[in-house]
Amino acid sequence: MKLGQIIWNGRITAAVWNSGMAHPIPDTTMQDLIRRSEVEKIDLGELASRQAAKHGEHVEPVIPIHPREVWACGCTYEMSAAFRDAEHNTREGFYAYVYDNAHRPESFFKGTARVCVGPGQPIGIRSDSKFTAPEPELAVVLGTAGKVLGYTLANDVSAWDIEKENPLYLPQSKVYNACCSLGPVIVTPDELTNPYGLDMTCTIERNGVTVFSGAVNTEKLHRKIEVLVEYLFRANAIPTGSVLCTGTGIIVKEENALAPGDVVTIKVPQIGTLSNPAAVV
Ligand code: DO4
Ligand code: MG
Repeated sequence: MKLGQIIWNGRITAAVWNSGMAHPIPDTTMQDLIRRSEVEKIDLGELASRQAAKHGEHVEPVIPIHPREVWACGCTYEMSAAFRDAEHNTREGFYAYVYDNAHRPESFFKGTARVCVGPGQPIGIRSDSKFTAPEPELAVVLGTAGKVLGYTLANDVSAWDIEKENPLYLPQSKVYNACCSLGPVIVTPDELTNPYGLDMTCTIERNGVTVFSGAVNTEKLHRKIEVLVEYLFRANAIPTGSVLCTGTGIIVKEENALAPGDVVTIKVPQIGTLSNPAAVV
């Protein structure tokens, strides 16, 4: 099942997608729906289909959830670790260690709903960054005790030049206005049964011309999602309705650093298309 949010009667409203039509769940946000499914111990998809209006509408999805917290994992794909070790002039193997040798994955706080945008909304380029890049990632929506409620797409937009200058600057490269895009919908695990076999593509278009295109399959994700979640929840009571981004396997070259007006499009056929223009924030 595909769940998400739309603007309905002027309000953010949860919806179920069926054959391209959104069926609203009146007076309910995605957070309300998740909370209710946990309190009443009803499967999220089942509750959504019970509550959804019979009539559907052709409306564009907005951000599928306003997450309580967003966390992200890093160096979960060889491509990301190798790029960072090669480019960052940090201790040799610093990133490969996390990718390959260590039990403990990298995870960091990416922000709250305050820094998140949905489909079509501008993603941020920091005014003090010259090399900001999209990081296309599979993300999971988390329920109580780390239950995976569904999958969505995320853009962990990052100021790589700030990260590269010094690893201690990671939070400034990662967390700022409009640094995270989510959407277009959340696909529940009964529909998306294998998160490790997804073809993901990412393009950057500038003035209608594709200046970058990259692809990865999530089979290259080097860690199991449940392991990432298990580490995240260690000594850390992540609230229900949070999101975890699982890391990028697509790396953009410096010559394709995001510029204002660029459009970043991330696609996974089973989830949909997440497209955002870039703007200086
Ligand atoms: O340590 C840097 C962040 C890595 C990251 O965000 C990723 O691999 O996706
Ligand atoms: Mg990332």
